[in-house]
Amino acid sequence: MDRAGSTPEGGILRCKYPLLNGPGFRLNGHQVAWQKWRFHVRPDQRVGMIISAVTYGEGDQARPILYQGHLSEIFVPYMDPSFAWYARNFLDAGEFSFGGLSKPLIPKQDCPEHAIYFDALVAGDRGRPHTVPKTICVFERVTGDMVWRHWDEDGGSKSRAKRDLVVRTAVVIGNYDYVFDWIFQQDGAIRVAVGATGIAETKMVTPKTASMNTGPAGGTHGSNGQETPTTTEDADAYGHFVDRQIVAVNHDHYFNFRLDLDVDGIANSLLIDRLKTQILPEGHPRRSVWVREPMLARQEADAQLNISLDRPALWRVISDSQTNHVGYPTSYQLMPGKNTNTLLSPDDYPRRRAGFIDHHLWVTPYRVNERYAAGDYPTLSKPEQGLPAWSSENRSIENTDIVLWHTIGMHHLVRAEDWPVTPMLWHSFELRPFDFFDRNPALDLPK
Ligand SMILES: [Cu+2]
Repeated sequence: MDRAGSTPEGGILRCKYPLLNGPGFRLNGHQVAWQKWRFHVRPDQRVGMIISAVTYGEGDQARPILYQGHLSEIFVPYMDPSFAWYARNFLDAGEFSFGGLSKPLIPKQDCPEHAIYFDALVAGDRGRPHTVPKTICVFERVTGDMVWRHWDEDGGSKSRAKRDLVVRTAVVIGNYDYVFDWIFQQDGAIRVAVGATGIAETKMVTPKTASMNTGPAGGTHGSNGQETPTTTEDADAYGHFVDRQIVAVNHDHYFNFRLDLDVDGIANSLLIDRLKTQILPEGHPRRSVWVREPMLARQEADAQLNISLDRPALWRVISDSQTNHVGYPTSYQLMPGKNTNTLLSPDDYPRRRAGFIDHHLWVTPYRVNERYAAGDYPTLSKPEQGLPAWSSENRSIENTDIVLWHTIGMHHLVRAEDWPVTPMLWHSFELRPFDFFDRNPALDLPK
């Protein structure tokens, strides 16, 4: 496989939209070939889009990386205790799948002019099949960045311009729009990004007065959930004025992704590289350095992990059969981006129904029926469905086909600039090669 995207199988583009030969990549049905990447993309009624069979070509070998990856669940709890609002806690993917999660992309606005689109066939509210056009777009983009560079005094300076291949779908759930990107990169990494936009949920309140400028510390609603008129004090305690009589209610967004990695095959394990301070002996000119302390996760409880700046760690899916040229296991790292912890108490019902938010990472052994982090049927569900139930058995996850479940979270204190429509706010994580290649895989990029 070469950088120009020619495929050994000689795939021919078949697509009902014009621009059959999207610049830089090839399609064969739902198979995408771009540079050294090969993968399959398809629409899905419940989770929007599924990426499968991701490989990266090295020599004449297509090395497996990801068997399947997709959104698994969305959780949006609101933070207003009033009677009309306390129950607004949505498990958006599982609860609102009728008609399909993804809605049509707008050509030249949502995706560039040269993008190629896929339609989705979904069941409508009455169970009849219908086509939602253009729910996925695929395009190559010139990023304006470099993959790598080195500047040399003697004139040996080099740099390589970066291109990405983007696979995008846009999900609409009532007031909110989410954009999901799978970004294939020339350095062997895959960035998965979610952008939040759309219209914040609001309520009408009595007008904000000049004396309210700093906002009070608390509200008047007790734990009995009794409805009382919304005062400006309450409004300011549980939301933020975006107009004189309009308050956008505080809330969170959580997105769980199911990532069934197959790093050089299905015999995989999770290795946690903890970085720890090492105190150096008396008399040494330095007092301390940090060192790597590896730990293999043998059972599910070992791999229920949270991001911590105080206790940094690398999370890697290692191959139990392949090593790189210096003898380390080949691996892919799950590298989180900006994220958050839940502030809900552990006994709060919405949190228990979305138990997957208790950890940023869960790892399970592959089971065909385990696909949705809050369970198959989250509407009016009982607590602890999905990941907490499956992982309560504390199964072995060593040297087997493992699945990573990663949650991105955000607290949303809505600001004036988020009204009347929120500018896109991106969060992301990266699946990044770590000892998977013997060298920087983007060394061979043309000038
Ligand atoms: Cu929001």
